[in-house]
Amino acid sequence: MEQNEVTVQVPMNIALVKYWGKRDEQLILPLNDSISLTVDKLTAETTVRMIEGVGKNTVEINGKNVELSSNKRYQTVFDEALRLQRKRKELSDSNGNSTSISHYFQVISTTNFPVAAGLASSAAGFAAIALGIQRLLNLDDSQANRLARIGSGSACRSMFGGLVHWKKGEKEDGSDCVAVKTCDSNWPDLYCIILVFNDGRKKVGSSEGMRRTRETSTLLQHRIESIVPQRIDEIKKAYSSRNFENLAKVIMADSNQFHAVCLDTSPPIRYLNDASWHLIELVEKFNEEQGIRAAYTFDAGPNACVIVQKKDAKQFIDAVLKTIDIPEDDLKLAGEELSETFR
Ligand code: 2P0
Repeated sequence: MEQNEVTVQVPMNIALVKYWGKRDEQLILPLNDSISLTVDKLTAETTVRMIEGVGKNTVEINGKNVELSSNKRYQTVFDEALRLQRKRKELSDSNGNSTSISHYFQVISTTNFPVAAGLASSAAGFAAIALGIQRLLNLDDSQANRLARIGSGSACRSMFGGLVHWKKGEKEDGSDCVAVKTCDSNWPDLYCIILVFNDGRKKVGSSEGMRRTRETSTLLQHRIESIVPQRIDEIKKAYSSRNFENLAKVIMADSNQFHAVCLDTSPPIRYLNDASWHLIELVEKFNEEQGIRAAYTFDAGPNACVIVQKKDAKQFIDAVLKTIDIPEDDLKLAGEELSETFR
């Protein structure tokens, strides 16, 4: 009898070199490689049940039912899981006969950070579903990676700790499009400070934004061909040699270029707000004083993720509280005060 329920806890990740644009929308194959840091304190705790019989798939996130008819990705993931299960059953059935039994899924997920506010919540959510299904069906890592990816591209980067490189691959079937952990030893002193300026839903969803950029931006191709490959190498080098200054420079440059590409889209997409810009200016000023000790990065929303080394974290938070015109209570520092990178 197969185990039919599993609970997993999966962290979110923050891209240091951003993924933006797909070469295949169905399989979610990206136009460029990306690289991310896994943030272990921001998690989606998820229970996945696979139930025998005929029934309706359900997904509940933070106590609310997700309308699956308008969120087709869940159905895609469940269909793919059942296809993999059938394949496995056929292989293990020596007669080659497979009796087809219906199944459906129930998913209950709780995140400890805002959903869809540009904080890669879908990454942790779909990675958790993929990991849960992997455990239930004994899938191999590449199957689980693909399941996560077809749920949400960036989710395949949340299946590992530390620094993770998602390779775009070349093949049409996506078989060489995988995320891999890229540095053996992690950098435990790297901290990620999350500043939530707005936890509402983003105005232009990532999928729509990427499509629009791919169709209209003239900068995107230049970024993909001439900028990203070099930046991926620079991040790996800086991370493995613990060179914070070089790491920070690339992180900030890539965040800025990602938002520049969004502005180079028609109609233009603006994810940053005034608070985001205040934070950018604050980090620049902080870095002018004693060398580069903080790096900001923003995803598809106004909330900031600032990467610092542990030794500088307190001073940076003090600088934020002194300078930014928001009450301390509104500045929600995720997890405990700080969020340590994963493993
Ligand atoms: C990233 N983002 O690399 C980039 C940076 C947002 C900005 O991946 O359509 O939710 O599900 O593949 O993964 C957000 O996009 O998009 C994202 P889909 P996803 O983290």
